[in-house]
Amino acid sequence: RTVPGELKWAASPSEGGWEEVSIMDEKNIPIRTYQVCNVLEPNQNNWLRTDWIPRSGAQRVYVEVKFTLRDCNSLPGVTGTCKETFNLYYHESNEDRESYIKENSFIKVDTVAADESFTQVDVGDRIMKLNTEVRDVKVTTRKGFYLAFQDVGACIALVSVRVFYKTCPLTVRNLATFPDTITGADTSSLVEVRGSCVNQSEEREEPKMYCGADGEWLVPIGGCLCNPGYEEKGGACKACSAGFYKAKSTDPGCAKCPPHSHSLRDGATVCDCHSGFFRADSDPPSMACTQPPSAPQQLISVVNETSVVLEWAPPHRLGGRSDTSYSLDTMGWECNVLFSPGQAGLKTTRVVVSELRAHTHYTFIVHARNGVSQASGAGAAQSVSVSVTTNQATPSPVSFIQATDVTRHSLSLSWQQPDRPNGVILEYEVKFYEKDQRERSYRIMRTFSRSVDVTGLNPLTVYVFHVRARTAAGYGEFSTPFEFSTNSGIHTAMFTVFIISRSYTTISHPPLHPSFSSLVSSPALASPTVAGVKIYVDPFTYEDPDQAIHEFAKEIDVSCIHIEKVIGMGEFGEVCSGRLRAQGKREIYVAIKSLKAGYSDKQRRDFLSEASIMGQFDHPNIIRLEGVVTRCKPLMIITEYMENGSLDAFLRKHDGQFTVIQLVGMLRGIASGMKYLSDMNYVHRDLAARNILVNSNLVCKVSDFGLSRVLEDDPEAAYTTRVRHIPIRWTAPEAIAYRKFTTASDVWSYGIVMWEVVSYGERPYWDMNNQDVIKAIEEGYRLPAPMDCPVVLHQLMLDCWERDRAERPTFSQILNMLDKLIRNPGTLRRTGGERYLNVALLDCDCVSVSITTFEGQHFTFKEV
Ligand code: ACK
Repeated sequence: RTVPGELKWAASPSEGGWEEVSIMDEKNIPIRTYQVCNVLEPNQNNWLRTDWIPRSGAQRVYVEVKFTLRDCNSLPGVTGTCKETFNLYYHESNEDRESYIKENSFIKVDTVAADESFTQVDVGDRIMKLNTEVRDVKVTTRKGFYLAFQDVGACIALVSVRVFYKTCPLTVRNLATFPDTITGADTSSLVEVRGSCVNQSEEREEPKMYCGADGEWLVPIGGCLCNPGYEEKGGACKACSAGFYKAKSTDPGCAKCPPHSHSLRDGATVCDCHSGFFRADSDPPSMACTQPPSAPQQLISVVNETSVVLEWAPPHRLGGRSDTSYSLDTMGWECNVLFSPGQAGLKTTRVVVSELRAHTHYTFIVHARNGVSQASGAGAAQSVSVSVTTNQATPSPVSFIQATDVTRHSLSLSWQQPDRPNGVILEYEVKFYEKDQRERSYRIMRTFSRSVDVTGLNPLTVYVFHVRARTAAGYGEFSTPFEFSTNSGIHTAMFTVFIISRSYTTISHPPLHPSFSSLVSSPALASPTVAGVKIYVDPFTYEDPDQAIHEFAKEIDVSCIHIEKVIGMGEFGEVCSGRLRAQGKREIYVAIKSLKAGYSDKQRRDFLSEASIMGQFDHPNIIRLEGVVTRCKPLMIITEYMENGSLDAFLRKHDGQFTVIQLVGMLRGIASGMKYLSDMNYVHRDLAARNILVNSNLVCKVSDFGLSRVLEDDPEAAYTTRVRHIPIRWTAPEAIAYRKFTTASDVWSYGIVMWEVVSYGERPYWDMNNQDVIKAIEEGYRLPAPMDCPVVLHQLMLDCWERDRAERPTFSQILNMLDKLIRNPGTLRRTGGERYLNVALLDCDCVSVSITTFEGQHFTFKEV
């Protein structure tokens, strides 16, 4: 219709077949047609081919042909040659200029017949009956195609040929846009199309639809949701207007701002709180803005001795919330005060504060908070306070009594202040009676100090003692009973020191009040080791040193430690003394070792390893670990406090002041501790008097547990050719020579400690140098008996210094031996006496001999 001139489609044959003719259409508009009408001649094969038609992405094209066809019957004189159909062909090609019709390459689409034929009518009427036929064909292989019409003897006019393809048109479904999409190649094919979310929307579930062969959209899946601040209107997302908000894309639409909030601009996702109102982090945007509470009201306090009951009413204004909670502060914080049910995060309005000091002024502050207190910046402002003074209370019972200086008719009692004195202690009262008499008759003594000498007792009699303290508030309760026995006779005074000391060291164990006589007959009573049950675990076998420390040591809250003074320097930093008041326990004196700042990982591990080792031991002659501080700096190791410090310095300070039996008592303690360690399979490696600590009762305890330190940090440790850092004078030859450290090498060191003790802290081998010491030992030289040393003791030392370690006694044997000596003090009386023979050969050049006495005096004999 639109071509003004000739179409000039290819025709074959070029003459006498299809002819291009201009005619008037039904609206009297001139159009181009192709006609053929060779009905009278047989064997017609007339081809007409369109120009090349580009495919333009289509996969299936539709061909609509409008034509007129004459009814053979209406044609006068026609024979059997007249046909009433024609054939439609197509041929796919990239070539847009094929010049002639290659009939063979065309594929037949269909034979087309007229639905309606027409009979020739008067030209004056101009009524034309048009046939319209549509056929579709798959074109997928080339850029374009040609169509061809084959006439085999009909009378046809082609009026119009329309070629088209179908698309599913651009559409928006579930807030996703789907583009204009060409249908698939087959009549049943569905093309899957992914939609894209419209502006201001986000995917809820991948939007998808299928484009059907007819250009219809089918099966919509998924879709999008309008972003926060936007809602759906007419398939698009529109901003919420001022005063409205939408917080989440899944919210159905914009909602009005909740109370005490507003939004000034379009597209709000949350409404801002009015001034003076707040929202907690956990409050949803749909919640009204709220305020912190006002202060608690009507705080009242009721004092009951050393407890206070605090009660209050909820705040007048809760700020529109229901999460009000309370917390308490005390002016003048104390470590052990108890708050019940708690101190913070309280929902109730009643708290009992107990364990306060008696007769002490306290101020308690009760704070009210809710979810927006933090946000409002008024975290602690809403509070009310009350001041109280606790009542006077009687003191708690005295928890421990010890006896010293026991004789036939007297003993000295001493005790510690009650855990909770609850005021100034004015007096102690001691009540005692013979155990057999029960309380039928008893005596009372009163004293201002924490000790008393009790005289006028019967010999070899067990007495029961109770002590109580008095303050202005009156007497406290009596202590539990403590039993002590008087002596039978000689030598027992010193013996008592040792025995009573031992019972003192059981202080941290379950109440044990053994009578004196039972201790005498059973000296091993205090040993906690059940044969072979408990074995020492090397903390260095733990990959994580912190795991070891927390397995074996208790973490102490640093607020419970009061450091008082520096008492020395340890290898890792200062050693201080101080007090520890652990929750629910009485205050005790402690030593505090700290790790100086700037330590390396290795130093931290080594420092804490001592606590991991010590924490595994529980014996009256092993220094007791109270705990560690690892959660804040500096790191600390807290042990029991040993009033007399290290044994070597202590003995030097008290040179000659102890009886032999007292010295043996000390040695027995050390042997007992070492037996315990050896039963646990622990080898000390650095047993020396400097590593033994002494408490106020002369109880000796083994200390200094560390591993690397043994070989590196002891000032006595010397560098040898084969082994670094060994305390030569204390170490067995096999340990020096080839590092064979065993319990038997600890026994050697124990022999040296015996010598140090009996000689009151003398330096073993005096000022001989290490090489000479090694040589002398090798040659069989052994330290001589110190002055006044009982022969049996020196013999025991010599046994400890047997070259063959299998020949040395065990700690168990040493302990038995010492116990035997204590039971038979007479055996200790015989000393060597030939003091001038106890000399060490210092130098000999065959002209003179230099010797030194055990007292450190030097002599040189010339021309010997
Ligand atoms: O001989 P001393 O007074 O006893 O000096 C050293 C110093 O700290 C460095 O080690 C003393 N010391 C160590 N542990 C304790 C403890 N548990 N009780 C008392 N003093 C201690 C040691």
